[in-house]
Parts: sequence; structure tokens; C-alpha cells
Amino acid sequence: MRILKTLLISCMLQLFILNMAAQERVVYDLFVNDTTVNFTGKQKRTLAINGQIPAPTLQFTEGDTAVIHIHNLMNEETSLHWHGILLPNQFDGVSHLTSAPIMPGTTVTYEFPIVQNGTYWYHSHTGVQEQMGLYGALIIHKRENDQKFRHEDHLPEFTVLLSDWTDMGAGEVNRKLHTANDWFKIRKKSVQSYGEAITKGHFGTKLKSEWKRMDAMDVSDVYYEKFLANGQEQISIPDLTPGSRIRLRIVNGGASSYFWLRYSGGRITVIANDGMDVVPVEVDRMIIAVSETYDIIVTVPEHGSAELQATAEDRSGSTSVWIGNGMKHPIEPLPKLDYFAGMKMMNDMMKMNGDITDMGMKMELQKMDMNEAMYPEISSMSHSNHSNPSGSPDKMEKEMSHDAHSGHSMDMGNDNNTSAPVTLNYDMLRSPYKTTLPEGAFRELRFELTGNMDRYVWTLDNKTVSESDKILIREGENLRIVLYNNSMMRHPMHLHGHFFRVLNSHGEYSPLKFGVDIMPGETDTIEFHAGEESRGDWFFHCHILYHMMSGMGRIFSYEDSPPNPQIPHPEKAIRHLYHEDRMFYFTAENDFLFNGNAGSAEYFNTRWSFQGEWQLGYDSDKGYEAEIRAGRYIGRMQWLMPFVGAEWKNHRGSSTEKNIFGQKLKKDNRFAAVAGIRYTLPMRIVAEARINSYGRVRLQLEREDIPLTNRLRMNLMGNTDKEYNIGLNYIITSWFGVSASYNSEMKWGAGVKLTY
Ligand SMILES: [Cu+2]
Repeated sequence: MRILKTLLISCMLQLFILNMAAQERVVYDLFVNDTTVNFTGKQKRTLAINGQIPAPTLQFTEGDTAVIHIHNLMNEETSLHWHGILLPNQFDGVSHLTSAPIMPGTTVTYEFPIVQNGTYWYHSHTGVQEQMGLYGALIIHKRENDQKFRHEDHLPEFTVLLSDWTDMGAGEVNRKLHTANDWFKIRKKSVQSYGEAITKGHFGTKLKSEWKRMDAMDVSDVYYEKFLANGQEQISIPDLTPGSRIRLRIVNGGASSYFWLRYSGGRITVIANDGMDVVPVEVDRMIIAVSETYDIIVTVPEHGSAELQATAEDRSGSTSVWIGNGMKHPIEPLPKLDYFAGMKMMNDMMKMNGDITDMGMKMELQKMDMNEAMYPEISSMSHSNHSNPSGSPDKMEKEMSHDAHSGHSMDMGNDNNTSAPVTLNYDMLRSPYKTTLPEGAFRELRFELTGNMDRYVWTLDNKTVSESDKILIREGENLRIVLYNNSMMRHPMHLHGHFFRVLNSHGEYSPLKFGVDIMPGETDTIEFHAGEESRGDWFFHCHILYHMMSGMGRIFSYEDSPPNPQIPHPEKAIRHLYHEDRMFYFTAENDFLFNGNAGSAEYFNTRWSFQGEWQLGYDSDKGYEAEIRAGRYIGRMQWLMPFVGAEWKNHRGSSTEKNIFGQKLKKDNRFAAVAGIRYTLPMRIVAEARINSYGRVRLQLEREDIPLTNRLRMNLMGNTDKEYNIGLNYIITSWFGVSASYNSEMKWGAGVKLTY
């Protein structure tokens, strides 16, 4: 038995397992520890399982019993979640919800029967550990005597786990996303400044976008230094027979990256999605959402090696799998996104109140990729009947009917090279067998996917996990969930412990999935059966790690579930989960100028904000002032913030100043309490009205961070106390820049700016 164990742990003998070890107890030992890696030329501390990123691929055969010993060698708690695996609730591995956290220095054993087959993965469900390297593939083979065994299941196969790597610590990435700092956009060259807009003839587009209070068009939030396939930038699959077919099990283990998959050696045949077989369908390219898995078949080239390229959706990088031996036949790289075309389209979709409109079309199932307007390789085909969607409704309708057409002709085997590439969408996925739910009462729930880019708050129905109650479900009922994405980002929504049907045109043969990616403006419907075997609490959340951390999810809770031995004090435990979206973040900036010091700091969470601001002239007649305020952001878009606070002013010899209402202002060493409201107006101008304890009213308009160029920002401020400020700053690194300003109190200044 010990020998068998050793053999099993090495992943080399998968064929042996396939033939001999069905219905075995398959044992793995996983050691979670911190380590150092070097993906970019810099040594970085991170986390790994058995010393490797990704973690070892776990291989099982349906019918086996999985026995997994997890040894936590770190000095922080951890967890492992088996993504897409049907198992008893207590082994689902969501710390403090379904499973006890795995404490430092301890070993836990998860033992559960393997009741399914397909391509899955596993990852930490604690904080941002997933981004740091705690993820691996989990493959379950069919039994040879399975009625659903297909000839594709005999093909040689290879697992490809895609992921994203950032040299910046994942915790810092999370903080930075919340600080309205556009450092990631600078790195990705996606700032979409006024300067760039003017040179590209899009000044009006930029103005309209800012009028609608949008920052910049983007398809992803985080800047990644590297994208990885099985932990490397480039891998090759050796020893393949030229001309033969190979099955690739593709897992997107990226924390927040979607990948385009394209192959230089011919078309891609999709045979399974999210672990479930689908009727084979041929495509030229496909996007794989965060957390999804696809099984595809490609042909090994007769000569040389062909490139399967996984390109990040924002096209900031890619990783490649080389198939075959010898001379490389690379695929043409995808051109940079045309962000202003996307901005123009989003201008039309965005209403003044921040709602996304579908412009009267039924947008669903990724059938019309709204981002297509940004793809130069598609718009360059506008000479054919495939027009470039410019964002106007009639053009988009044309676009949609074209897509429907190409989806249809694809089934016929369209090899017309001049037409747009056939792109996979969820309507092309058909289950080989009926997926209708068992008899039972249907209950419909609706969720709006909501969010706020500027403050990086992501929610369902404008409520975070901690702000909402658990959703009770009854054993035996069927749930139908309608999801409408009313935000500017796409969201891959993942349900633990269940497969759901994604309703599409295949009706009874709609595909089964464990995650559904929903694009801005789309509405998709999923349904699942609440079975007895699934009793317990299950997390339903956006699988973009930083969206989940900000609270984009819900907990489905079976009524009358038996107590979970892993969670002896559920009420107490759940507070740990709630803590994630209640977390406070700190940010600050400070100008060290030759005439004084000016800066601000904010300590904030989803709804609350504590702010401080100071302006201290070195020369005493230039004055000192400082204030603190506490406020609460109101509404889905968080444009409104009432606040209270206190201010201190000390401007010597300024006792004769008056505001524009003619009221005398006392500024000589005076303390005052203040109360007011701030509201973000079109053009992203923050209007503020306040009253102080001397009864003085002040109205102010302020616009910060106007992007003049990629790195040059302008700030403007003026108020009814006849104070004003105009400032420029040039961003050099994420924390360092230079600035210059003219201020009614401090006059001319220049110096350096530090940002945290
Ligand atoms: Cu999301």
C-alpha cells in the first residue's frame, strides 16, 4: 500500500490510475508553505503547495474516494476549496462558512467520494492567498465502463492551468484597487487621457464619458507582470505524433484575468466546459472566464510546433503552449485594444444615473461581445458584411444578427476565411444529454450585479455579503436565478456545491456549469435543484478575487440543515467571512513643496470614510489649516456623501476677509465644527456644501486627477470663501511624483508628491 501511495503521489502514472485504481482510496499529501519565487527577475515572497506553483495536479477516477491531507506549514491560517466538486458541505473548504480554517502548524484530512468526472481545480478560499499561488488542477477521469465514455476520452491529454502573477503583493493589489489610484492603468497604458483622446480624434468621446462620470474604459482591473501556463510563460508538450489529436484540459486559475485562447495549428474543438461534456463544437477563438474550465481538442501539426496562445483579455500579455516538435509556428499577436471605441460604445450604454442599458436588445450568453468594438482585428474586417460595431443601436443589431448567422454557419462547417473568426459563446454549448431538473416547485430569484468602479465596491443589489441575510432554500425545490449585470465589468458568478443549467436555445439540453460569466448589460438565467445531499451553506459569488473580497456574493443556506461539525459556532464564525467586505483601507498623499506641506489621508470601507486634509505654509502669513471629517457614501454609485467634522484655521492678519456672500470670515486661530454634503457631478466634479459652527456657509467645486496625459494630472478647486487651487502633478512611480501648484493661501509652490 505504501508503494501504491508513492506511485499515486507522482502524477506521472495517470494511465496506471485510470486502468487499475478505479474505486481506490486515492491519497494526497499537500504541504502549504511560504516560499520565494522569481518570475520577473525579482525575488518575491509568496505561497506554494508542495513547493510549486501551480500546486500538484490531483488525479482521480470517478468512484474513487479522495483522501487529502493538508499540512499548513505557514504561520497564517489557510483553506482549500475543491472548485466544481460535489461533496458534503463540511469539506467545501470555505473557511468559517463550511469548514474550519486550517490553523498554522496543523494537518487536516478531507475524505470524500468522487461522484463525477471532468476538469476541475482547487484553490485557497482564505483572503487573497489564491493570487499568491495556492491553486492547482484537479482531474477526474471517467470509468472505462461509463456509458457516457466517448471516443474523445481515449485521446492523449494534457492539463494546462492558466494564471496571473503580480510582483506587487496581493494584499497591496487589493488595497490599491480601492484607492482610486490609476497606477495599474498607467502600467497597462490604458489611462485614456485627454491628450491621447485629442490626438486620436476622440476629444468629444472623452468629454461625454466624463460627463457621465466614468473614469476610463477598462476590461480588467489589475496590472500583471506575467501570465503563466503551468507556472511558466512558455511550455511545450513533447512527444506528440504529428497529425494526431490531443485533448487539452484548460483551467483558468487566474485571480482576475480572462484569457483568449487561439491556436495557430487550426481550429479548436470544444468538448467539455466546467467539467461537463458538451456536444463538440469548432471555433476559431474562445474566451475563458476566471475560474472556468474547458476541455478542447487540437491537432498536432504535421511539421513543427503550433502555438496555443492564452492572451489576457486586456492584451497586456500572454502565455503559450507549444504543441508538436521543431520549428515554431507562432500565432499572430492580438493587436492592442482600441479603448476609445469601447468608450464610445459605453457612452451609449451608460445612462446619466449610472445604469447600464441594453438599448432594447436582449443581451445574453456572450452572444454579442460588447468589447468587440475595441478589437482592431475585427473592426478591420469592416470591408466584409461584418460591420464594425460603433455603438449605435442599429449597427449593434446588425452585429447581433451577424453573430447569430456565424454561429449557425459554424455548425455547417464554414471555412470562409474572409468572415470574422468564429468565437465561442454560451449559446453554442449543448449538453449531450437532457439536463432538465427533477420535479419540484420552482422559485425565482433575481439579482442585479452592481458596482462602483471608483471606490471599488462590488455588490449584488447594492448589498455586500455582510449587508445581506443568508438566502434560505428548501430541500427539494428548484431555484431559477436571473442575473442582470448592471455594472461596467464582466463578472464570473460561481455557485459552490451545485451544477446549474445555463438556459440557452438548446432548451432541455442547456449546458450544466458551475460558473457563468455575465457581460455588462447582459441578463442570464440559471437553474438548479436543491437536493438532499447538498444540505448546508453554500457560497455564491463573483470569482474575480478582488470583487469577492469587496463583498460581491450571497450565501445560500438550506433550511433545517444538520449541524456542521466543522463550524460549532456558526454565528461567531460567519463574522470572519463578513470581515472581508467590512475591511477598512488606508490611503494618503502628501505634497512636500518649497512653500509648505499639503496633503490628505483617508481611512475607509464600503460605506464609511474618515478623511483628513491639511495645508501648512512654512511662512506663517501663508497660513495653516487642517480638517477632519467622517462621512457615509450613499447610493449604488456612491456619488453622495454627507459628513460631519472639524476644522482649524490659522491665517494671521486675515481678519478682514469676506466670503462672496459678504460675511466676514474669521481665520485667525479658529476652531469650528462643520457639517455638509459632497456630491459627484457630471465631469466628475465634486460639489460640496457645508456650514460651520459660526454659521458660515461655504460652497465648493473641486475636480481632482484630470488626466492630461498618461502621467500628468491636473487638480482644480474653487469656493465661496474666495479660495482656489490649481495644481499639476506628474506620476513617476506608484508612490512618487513631482507637483506644482498655485493656491490662494500658499501661493506658488513646487516639490515632490508621495502617494500611499
Ligand atoms: Cu466580479
